Amino acid sequence: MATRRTQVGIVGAGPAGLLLAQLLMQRGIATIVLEQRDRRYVENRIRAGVLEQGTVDLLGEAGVGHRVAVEGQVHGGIEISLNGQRSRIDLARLTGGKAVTVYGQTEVIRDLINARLKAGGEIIFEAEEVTPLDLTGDQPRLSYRHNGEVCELTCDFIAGCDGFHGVCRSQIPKSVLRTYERVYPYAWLGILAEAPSPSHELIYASHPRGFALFSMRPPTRSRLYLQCTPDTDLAAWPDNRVWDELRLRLGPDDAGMLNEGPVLEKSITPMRSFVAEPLRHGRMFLAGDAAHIVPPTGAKGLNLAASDVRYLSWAFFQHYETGDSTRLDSYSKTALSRVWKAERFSWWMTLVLHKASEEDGFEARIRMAELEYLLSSQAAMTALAENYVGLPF
Ligand code: RFL
Ligand code: PHB
Repeated sequence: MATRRTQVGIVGAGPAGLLLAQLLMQRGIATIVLEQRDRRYVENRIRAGVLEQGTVDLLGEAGVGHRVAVEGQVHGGIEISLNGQRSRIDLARLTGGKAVTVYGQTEVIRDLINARLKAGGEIIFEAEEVTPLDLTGDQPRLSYRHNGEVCELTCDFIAGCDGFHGVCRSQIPKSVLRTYERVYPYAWLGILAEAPSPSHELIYASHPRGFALFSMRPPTRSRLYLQCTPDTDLAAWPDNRVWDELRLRLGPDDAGMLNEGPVLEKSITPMRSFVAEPLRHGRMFLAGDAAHIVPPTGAKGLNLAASDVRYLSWAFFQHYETGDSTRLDSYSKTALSRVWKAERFSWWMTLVLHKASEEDGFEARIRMAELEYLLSSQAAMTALAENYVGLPF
């Protein structure tokens, strides 16, 4: 068996794991990242697109801020389309100049992998059967299999950044871990198309036929979503049906803005809210989707992974540079306080914008009143804008 040692063993090469590794490496803290998939798969997984300013700033601190600064699109507003009528929410004016940046998660991942490998950092791709061991002892370990060989990594700490279906959270005893969950009765059918998006800002559309989102991947692609049911069969959705439905949900006045182009990817995303507490067990810390999930409506998942990692990296800096573990001890409480606010916002955005399948007349009217109120009240729009651009971290 091959045995090795590092200071922080990181499970998962998603945004949380890679960003943590990069921040720690810059302060001289040794890390090894274990990732179950191969590099190509990790770099091509299409997911988030909207970065809060705090996330962009953190990428800069991690030494990977250059490309996002050049290629990311800064958006000072979003549009809400209500039954085909578009209204703009001026994020910048309502938040004292704040904005979001549209830049694909695929690009964030590529930037982080390139920077890590260039600096001589290690990512072990295709690490199989990763298992965290001895979490409550002084020397936690990660056992795994690589190229057919059984290996073991001894660590000071383990960072569980292995996403919702990862292995780290499941190692926490049931008597310790408390989970909170809401599964929604809808999903998103998403496409990536080689065509410019219909508007230069994102359009969130609430329509009697269901929700739709018109987003983009700069410089030339559109990323478009349709509310569907979780059991939707993609075979029933040939490209022309997707385009027709997108046009219908954009409404007759705006349907002409939609540009069709070759569909490069098509997938179904189920929608769930989930939080596991606490984010620490012994010497293992959870960050990102390993600990919490939000429905994508508020564009918060990747940004929450970034805020967790910021708090966790500060805690490791303090521990290694001063011997003080106060921040490691308060990490779970600090991170969860921000997580729950993003959970609330994502839940609210999801409920007001989606049509429930068994929506009764009362619920439908209340939802419509909420949207009309939102679009007519500075106070309501400010609350949305403040959360959408991201609460401070
Ligand atoms: P990830 O990205 O899931 O990465 C976890 C990594 O761990 C690996 N792994 C393992 N490795 C070793 N051993 C094991 N046993 C392992 N099990 C898993 C996985 O292969 C993977 O590489 O989690 P992380 O780093 O916490 O990052 C979270 C974000 O990826 C996620 O929250 C966002 O993508 C969510 N999200 C969005 N977030 C935003 O902030 N803005 C958005 O606009 C946005 N849009 C979205 C989204 C997610 C979507 N989907 C598909 C869920 C749109 C969609 C459609
Ligand atoms: C995306 O571009 O993939 C995207 C944008 C905004 C969201 C969710 C996803 O709320």
